[in-house]
Amino acid sequence: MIDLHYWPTPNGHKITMFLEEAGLAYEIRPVNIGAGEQFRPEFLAIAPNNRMPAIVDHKPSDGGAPISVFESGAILVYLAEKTGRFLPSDVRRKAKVLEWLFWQMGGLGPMAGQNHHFALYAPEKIPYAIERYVKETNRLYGVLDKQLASHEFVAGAYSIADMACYPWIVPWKRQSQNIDDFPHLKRWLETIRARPATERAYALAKEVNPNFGKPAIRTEEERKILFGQTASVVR
Ligand SMILES: N[C@@H](CCC(=O)N[C@@H](CS)C(=O)NCC(=O)O)C(=O)O
Repeated sequence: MIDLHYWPTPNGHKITMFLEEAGLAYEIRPVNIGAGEQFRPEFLAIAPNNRMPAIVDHKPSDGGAPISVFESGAILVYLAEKTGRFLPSDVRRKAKVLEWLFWQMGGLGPMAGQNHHFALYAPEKIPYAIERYVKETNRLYGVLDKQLASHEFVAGAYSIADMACYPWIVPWKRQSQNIDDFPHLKRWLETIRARPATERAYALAKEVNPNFGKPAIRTEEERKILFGQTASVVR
């Protein structure tokens, strides 16, 4: 019913976590970003930002033509509204979930992403850049830890806000963080890791990319494809 254009990265895991939780029928359409498959015209037609994940829902709730959605946060909201799950309808609780979802989309994801880039992938190790993003990641971990001190999950019951944040905390070691400094975050991480749907979502990663778990950039060719993109890639 749903095509998931996916590669096993933190933003990809968010969506498999949702689909596995909700038990929705879906088919994975791999987008090998190291091989440049994100630039294929048929993918750009549904994901104009040349980034995965993206979905195509062949049975939308209005009964009309298929709907495609790109951007992981928009996909999570779409799927939550389609299924009536993991996003409360009550105005107050919904506002809290959306706050933390957007916090992840605008803060934790991009900052931890830059952390990975400068510490692990940049050919030149620039101490200022590494320190800036390691510190900012640390600050964001502190914000989340404080929230989790008084909440079982990020915004009340288990929600799309948790699914958005979790894959970005899993690689805490690669982000030069110490999870033991954040006891509430650690408790939350372990709780979500033990959910059967999370286990199924992460098990898929290895099936789709046998190199999952190894360094994401292994060749000069992959580096060229992923870094240094300009407007020409979408023209
Ligand atoms: N804001 C986007 C970010 C997605 C994103 O950055 N995806 C990466 C993998 S995690 C990607 O597709 N990269 C391909 C490329 O850089 O060309 C979202 O949350 O969906």
